[in-house]
Amino acid sequence: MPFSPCRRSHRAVAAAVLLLATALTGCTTTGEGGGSTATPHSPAQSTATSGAIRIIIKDFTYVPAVLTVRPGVKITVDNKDSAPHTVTASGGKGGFDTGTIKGGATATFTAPGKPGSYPYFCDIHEYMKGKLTVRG
Ligand SMILES: [Cu+2]
Repeated sequence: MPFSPCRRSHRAVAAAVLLLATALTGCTTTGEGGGSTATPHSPAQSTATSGAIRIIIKDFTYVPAVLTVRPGVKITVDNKDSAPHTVTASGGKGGFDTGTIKGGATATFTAPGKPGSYPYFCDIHEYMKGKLTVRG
């Protein structure tokens, strides 16, 4: 029976009409909805201001020369010189050592966990000296 070819063409037409219809209506229903998805620009919070502990090295000097901190805190060392420096615990007491901090670079180290007085120096320029006081 010649049924199927007939059906097929019907279907094809139907499909074509459907396509056309969606194409036509598609024009009017596109867009919109994109507007509010943009990420809100929250003001940059500088958490750093709330207690960033920092030693600055400038002109071959540690600033501050004596820094008092709590046990085990993270300390950032900011080398403002063009020469490399280190923050190295004297005599291994305290066990901290930043290693070489290149000029303009920063490094971090962890303060000793035990309260006490920890002198440190620069491994490259041994006359550079500072002190870390850990207070529990
Ligand atoms: Cu140095």
